[in-house]
Amino acid sequence: SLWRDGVSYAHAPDLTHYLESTFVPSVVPQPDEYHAKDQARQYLEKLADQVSPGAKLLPFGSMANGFALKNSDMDLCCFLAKDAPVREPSELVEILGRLIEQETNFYVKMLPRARIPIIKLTIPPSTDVPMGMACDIGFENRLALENTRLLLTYAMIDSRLRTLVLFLKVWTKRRKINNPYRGTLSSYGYVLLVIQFLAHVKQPPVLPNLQRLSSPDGSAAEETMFDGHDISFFDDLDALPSLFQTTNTETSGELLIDFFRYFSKEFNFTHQVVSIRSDKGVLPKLQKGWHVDFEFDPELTVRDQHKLCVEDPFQLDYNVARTVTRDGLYTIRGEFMRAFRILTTPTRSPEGIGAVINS
Ligand code: 3AT
Ligand code: MG
Repeated sequence: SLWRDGVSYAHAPDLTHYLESTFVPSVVPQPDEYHAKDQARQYLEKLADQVSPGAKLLPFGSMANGFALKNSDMDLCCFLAKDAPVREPSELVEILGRLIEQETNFYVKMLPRARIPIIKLTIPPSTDVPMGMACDIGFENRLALENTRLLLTYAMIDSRLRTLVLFLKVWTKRRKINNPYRGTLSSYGYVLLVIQFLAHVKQPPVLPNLQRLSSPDGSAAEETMFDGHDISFFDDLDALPSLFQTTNTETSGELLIDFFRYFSKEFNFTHQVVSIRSDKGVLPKLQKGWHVDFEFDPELTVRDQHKLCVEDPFQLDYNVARTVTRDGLYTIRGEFMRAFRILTTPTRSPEGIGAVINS
């Protein structure tokens, strides 16, 4: 029906059609882009191997989890061979960074002293690389690899997740609320919001909670702990149907409207934490000790820390949304409300719903 709980879903069919037949195909990278990026990765891996024999460069983030947009940057993580001499990431940033500077036409920026030391690479647009290329290289970040695999597994279970995530990525970039350096939320954070919505808020759920399903044969995963974090999750997609099959038949358009409804009207930003691994999808801030909003950092400036709370699925003491400031959250919530209003105004023409994405 077109109305549910006083909300008009009249635009849902047009929106679904637009998302699936026009929007998604136009924003995802083509095979040649994946190919060019993998070529670059292989070349950089050869250089890493010169620095430390046997080193591997593995992709993570959007190029590896199914949520990439055209020209999105490439996140790579360098793993040294098991028998290689141990070296600090900060040292590796400088050694590998200089070698890349000498051997390639990447513009290189080294951040050896960042919380997570990385090398930032960029190639400006040219005839060879028409859109340019940006790439970050980090070191030994096993958790990033595992959370990428978790997101990829969710993406493979139901295609509606990818549709919603791709829309939100384009929309949050256009609306300028996808910038952790400027007080808003990273793409990773938005993806966690969508998974929480589909696995916990929607009834019946569209997705299972992969961190709470266990194998039918009771077999334990070969490794479940890393660095004090439980990184196990159900990843046997062949065995999934016997444990979980969704009965939710809502279209991607309906789900998108309802996502905006939930985060404009229902989610309690003051007291709740978004937690995809939890039983209910939300936890009280109090339970995590995240009810105190600010923290004194070494520079003696007061920063917002727990305005918006999104628990990392593996690093449970880590608030993925800690970059979101008071102003940033105000802006994000305003944008959720604006999108909800536009998508649920029944008198608007079908073309008018495109206004949600334009500035
Ligand atoms: P873009 O296409 O680059 O916008 P993305 O999917 O690559 O989106 P991010 O750049 O936000 O997402 O993050 C890249 C990966 O880095 C995703 C995740 O594996 C890891 N990551 C990012 N932010 C965090 C975080 N706060 N905590 C843990 N891992 C993170
Ligand atoms: Mg990325």
